[in-house]
Amino acid sequence: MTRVLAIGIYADIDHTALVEEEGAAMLATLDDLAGMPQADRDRIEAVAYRGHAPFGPDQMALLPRLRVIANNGVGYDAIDVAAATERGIVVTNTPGVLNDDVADLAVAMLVAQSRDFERGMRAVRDGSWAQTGELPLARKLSGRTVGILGMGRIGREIADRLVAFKCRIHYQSRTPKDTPAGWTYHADPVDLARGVDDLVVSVVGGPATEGMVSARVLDALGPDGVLVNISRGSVVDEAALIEALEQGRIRGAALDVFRNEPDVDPRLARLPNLLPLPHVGSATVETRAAMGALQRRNLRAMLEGHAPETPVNDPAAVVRQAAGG
Ligand code: 8YV
Repeated sequence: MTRVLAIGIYADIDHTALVEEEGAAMLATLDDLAGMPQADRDRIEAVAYRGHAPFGPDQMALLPRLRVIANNGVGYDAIDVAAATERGIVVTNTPGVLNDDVADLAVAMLVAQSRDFERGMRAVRDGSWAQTGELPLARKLSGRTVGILGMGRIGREIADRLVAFKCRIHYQSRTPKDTPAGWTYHADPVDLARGVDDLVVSVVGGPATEGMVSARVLDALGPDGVLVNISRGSVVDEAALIEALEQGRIRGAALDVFRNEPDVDPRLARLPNLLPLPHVGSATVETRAAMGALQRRNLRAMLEGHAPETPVNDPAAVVRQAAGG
């Protein structure tokens, strides 16, 4: 039995590489872990993880020799990093390689929602254009003031793209960032929403940002505003968003992420002023190949006793923790 376990559903290119290059055993879901023979689980030192099911102390306890969880994705909110650190387990993720894809999608969703692509596509496809004639006018995006909630690597790529659309940039983050002259910083999400026309959510998912886009943020954005979310469904108070969309308290939303994916709340999914996508932010051949390669490099580095490229927790501190330091 191998010392590498890959958990999750992988594209063929990654599945093949994990099995043939890393010698990994494959497990479809984290739930299947308990069903593995204990002798096999006792040999696992490295997990290549792809998924959003919680990877916490109970799962880690099933793998007593685990030293690294190499996540396939930049978002690691499914992994209890504190618990991993406590157990001497290094966690890695795949930042950077997906910035362009996710930023491209965020801007594309804002354009598509602002210009009502879905209504136009439906009118051509169902033939109603011939009957109804010209569609209702949509709204211009260029020149609007757009707020970026979370000015990390992806948020910065989104903002840089929107500058090319002649948009004025406002942003919120825990502290001001080194940004071009003229970008406006807000410490508070409500203050940001109040100061912009449209709002793009690009904060990291997890307990610290749970429900950050609240009813107050939505009301501050207002009836002419569009909300875009490409981060995590947990960041948005989804019940408040449904109500705001139903009552027209915001103009529309474009979501690539949802609570309880892939089972989207039907009240939300059917709203005419929602543009929904099925968590495809990084879903291109090029980017998923780059994510998988980075995940495997991180995993291999740890197994060979080297520092991983993109650790989430500090490997040196984790090793000291493991040594009882
Ligand atoms: C992936 C993502 O869909 O990177 C992330 O955090 O959410 C997406 O890129 C997911 O991680 C599975 O690879």
